Amino acid sequence: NAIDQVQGTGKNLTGEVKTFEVAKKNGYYYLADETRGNGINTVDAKHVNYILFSLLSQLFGVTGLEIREKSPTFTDPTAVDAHVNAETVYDYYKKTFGLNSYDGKGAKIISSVHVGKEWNNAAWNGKQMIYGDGDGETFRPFSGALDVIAHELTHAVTEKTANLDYQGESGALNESMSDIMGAMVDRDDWEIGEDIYVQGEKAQGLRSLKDPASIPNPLNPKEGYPDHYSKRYTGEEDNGGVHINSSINNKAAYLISEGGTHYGVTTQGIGREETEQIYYRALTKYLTATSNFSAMRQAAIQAARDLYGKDSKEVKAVEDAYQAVGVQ
Ligand code: ASN
Ligand code: ZN
Repeated sequence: NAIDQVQGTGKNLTGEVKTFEVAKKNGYYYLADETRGNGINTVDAKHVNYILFSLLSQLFGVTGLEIREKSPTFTDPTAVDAHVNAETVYDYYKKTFGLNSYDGKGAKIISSVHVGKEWNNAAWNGKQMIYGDGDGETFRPFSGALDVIAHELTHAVTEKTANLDYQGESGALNESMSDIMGAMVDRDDWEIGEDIYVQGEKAQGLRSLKDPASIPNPLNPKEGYPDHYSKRYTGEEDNGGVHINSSINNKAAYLISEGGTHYGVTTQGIGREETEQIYYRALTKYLTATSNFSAMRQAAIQAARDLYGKDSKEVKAVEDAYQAVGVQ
């Protein structure tokens, strides 16, 4: 039975009609794109509890039920977004860095949607991506946000390269690389997760690279996320604040790209195209499992020297931005 690759269509979570690659097999159409690397597959976890599901996936490679239709029109908007957004992130890495999937060898990208019941999160579990539907009060389904998908897939890229330990400063850098690439793929703003946030009185995303302090810090609700090394979280929660202290490095990346004066230090921005190359090179060539913020600064400076020369404006931007966030 031959497998044909054809174009599918379907409405996504915001009701837009999207076009994407699907496979035709035995008279059915599947959310399987065989044109990118060794494939991009999107399947349905049928609301199995996320901890159990993730374990089944890690131990036995269980991914969920195949999503199939009698015609190439797909009817689950959550699955459509997961599939299309995974294709978009694949294309970003290929075009921007020449990387074929997260391992550079075309590794199959699997996304499971409808993980858990009203689960308010998404994750890379070391094998695949898993997406909750959100509770409908705070969040919509997580596959609806391109930056969230880029964030999760970047965890896979990090795991295959620097493999930054998921705790303390190295963990915050791991989180920050995911936020930076999330903001680069979903290029029109510097917020993360704003597209799945159910807009309440305070319309906002999960995190802001531009202004971390504008988002309430969940570990210290009276304050925003830290935007300077002196404000770093030093407690034990969240693996030592990996999702909190990431904002310090996020702010540096923002300043390198867009420029600005922060704590009295002025950075001349160099734009997104050069900034993403600097971070990708730092991640894949210089950072290691135990790199701290200071090593990140050094890695970014070295990457900028390699790419643009030691006396370049790019090196100066990196130095100034890290100075601005208090990292030596
Ligand atoms: N969405 C979260 C993240 O990617 C899941 C986690 O805590 N690992 O950071
Ligand atoms: Zn993350």
